[in-house]
Amino acid sequence: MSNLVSRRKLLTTGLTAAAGASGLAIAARLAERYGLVPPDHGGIYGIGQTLTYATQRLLTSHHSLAREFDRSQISKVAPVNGEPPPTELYRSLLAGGFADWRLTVDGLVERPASFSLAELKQFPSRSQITHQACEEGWSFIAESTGFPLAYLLNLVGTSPRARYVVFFPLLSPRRYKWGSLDMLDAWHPQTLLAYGMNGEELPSRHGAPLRLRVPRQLGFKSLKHLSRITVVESVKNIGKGLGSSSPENGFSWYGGI
Ligand SMILES: Nc1nc2c(c(=O)[nH]1)N[C@H]1C(S)=C(S)[C@@H](COP(=O)(O)O)O[C@H]1N2
Ligand SMILES: [Mo]
Repeated sequence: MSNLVSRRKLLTTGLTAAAGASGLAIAARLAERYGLVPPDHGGIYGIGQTLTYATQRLLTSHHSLAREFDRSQISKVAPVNGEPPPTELYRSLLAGGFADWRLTVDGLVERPASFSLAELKQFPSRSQITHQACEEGWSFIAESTGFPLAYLLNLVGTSPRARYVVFFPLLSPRRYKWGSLDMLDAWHPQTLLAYGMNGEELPSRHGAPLRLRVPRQLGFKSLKHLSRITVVESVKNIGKGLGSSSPENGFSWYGGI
């Protein structure tokens, strides 16, 4: 434990000192040596991304929790960012209560599987009241009900080579075509796959039938309307290889808060 702390302190001090004294490039090289480089690194902008990600990873312990609130603090209004897919497929899935929808789980797992919504609702459930902050400057507090992504990962059995969990929504705007979490956030107890909100079914505009809730990161990481989850060793061959579609469109991959 104290070993870990002092190593962390050393690395953080090292990163900060290197950034200040000898330039960002050296800090970035140091970060790379310790596996602290996010998938969207590269170029000048990338050095900034590396410092943010690496510093957060070193400063926050593996199990640091986002704050949870009580029911009286739930916001009266929960704004929406991004409408449901404007497709015939989505309309007919919604009309059928998502009885024909399935979540596919594949990639570096021992038991690839697909689950109906009814099956997912049989998993041990968890409800958490957390703050969801959008990078556009607004936020709200809401209760999410679902199951920890960790439960699903245990069920399908991830390979030791697994480094990222990748999420694909049903057709979504270009910034939200796909996303990923590193294993630290994927196994985090508050990383939830949610089918309920504020005690009701998850409304379609908030991501039905199933959405991700990652309370330690900004709202854009919490992809809505999921249809497939795949476990990979590298995101190099997905999209432009930057870890999600947000950096393909001028955002960062990591949205830690
Ligand atoms: N599929 C999909 N997921 C998405 C989005 C989207 O447009 N489509 N918007 C993102 C952004 S920017 C935010 S802040 C949250 C908003 O979630 P909400 O609409 O439930 O408030 O969802 C994220 N997930
Ligand atoms: Mo957002």
